Amino acid sequence: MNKKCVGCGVHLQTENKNKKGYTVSLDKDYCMRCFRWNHYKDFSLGQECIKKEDIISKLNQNSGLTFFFIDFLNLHEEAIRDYEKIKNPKMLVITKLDTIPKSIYLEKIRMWLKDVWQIEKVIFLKKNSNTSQKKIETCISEMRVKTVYFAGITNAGKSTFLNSFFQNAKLTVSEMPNTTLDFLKMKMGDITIYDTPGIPYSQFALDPKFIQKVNLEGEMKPKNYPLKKEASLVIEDKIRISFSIDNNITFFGSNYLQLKKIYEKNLSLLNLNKLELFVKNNSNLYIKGLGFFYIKKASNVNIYGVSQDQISVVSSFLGESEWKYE
Ligand SMILES: Nc1nc2c(ncn2[C@@H]2O[C@H](COP(=O)(O)OP(=O)(O)OP(=O)(O)O)[C@@H](O)[C@H]2O)c(=O)[nH]1
Ligand SMILES: [Mg+2]
Repeated sequence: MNKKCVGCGVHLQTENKNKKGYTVSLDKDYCMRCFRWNHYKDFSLGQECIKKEDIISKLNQNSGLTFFFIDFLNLHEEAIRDYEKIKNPKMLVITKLDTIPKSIYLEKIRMWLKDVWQIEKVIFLKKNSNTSQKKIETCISEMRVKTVYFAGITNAGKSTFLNSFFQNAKLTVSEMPNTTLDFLKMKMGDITIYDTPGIPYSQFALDPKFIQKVNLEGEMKPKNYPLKKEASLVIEDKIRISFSIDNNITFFGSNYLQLKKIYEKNLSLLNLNKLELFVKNNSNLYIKGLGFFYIKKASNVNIYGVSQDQISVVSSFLGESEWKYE
């Protein structure tokens, strides 16, 4: 029997408890992992690692329209480069609109995407919103396509959106990466719609408790710090960051994260992995999966506690954009 879990798309099996898709009986609709994630938020079972190349190549093997989801806090270069790899007609969807501070004009983000990345087709969405659903419906009917993929980076809200789009959908959603494990087919009249596994990226932390803390609910409140060159900022006793000149920086991320200023004499976290980098005027320094710093003045930066692949620096949509990408 070739039955799929209605939550994550994996093939159900009853033979091996330790392999994905396990269920006690094939009469069940969900695999054990989805059952435990949904009912108990028990993430100990089966955090799977999905290869981004496999997802992208599967998306490119088939034709159709791809909605590529990236959540507002992850508009970093790695995510945008993955969007660029999609060869079919595509639309960039920036999600978690409810979390974007009201002080940010969406038009600025649109202009930045157009000027810096040459991306013109963009939709902003938030969960449980009729307006958001209408935007997607309009786009599908205007493009006159018969196959539609909801793809994009992991945790951007693809399955959450589809659960409200299809009232009978029972997709598993969670704040953990790679909740959806395989392509899941749904029908809207004669149009076929797929939920797809999220594209993983080099996320800062994978510990479930920390991820739940980082997960955003409601509008985020940017935290502004005038920072003397002798001072450092510490996030959650995990990351330490300092600048070579007096600078003005703003952190965008979960309101629940603790940030504190410390001074030179405080030696905490200096034993962790150190990265030294240079950032230009008006840059966003992303700590992927956590948030980003808006940095006003060009400066050397020392950052402890992260690895190179977990950070990304791009020109910011908040200031005047000064750089271009090829
Ligand atoms: N604040 C906010 N949170 C959202 C929104 N959409 C989704 N989320 C949350 O984001 C997390 C991830 O949602 P999912 O729907 O599982 O994301 P996904 O893109 O399907 O993730 P993968 O299956 O791992 O690729 C969950 O905690 C959701 O509650 C939104 O519009 N606003
Ligand atoms: Mg999903």
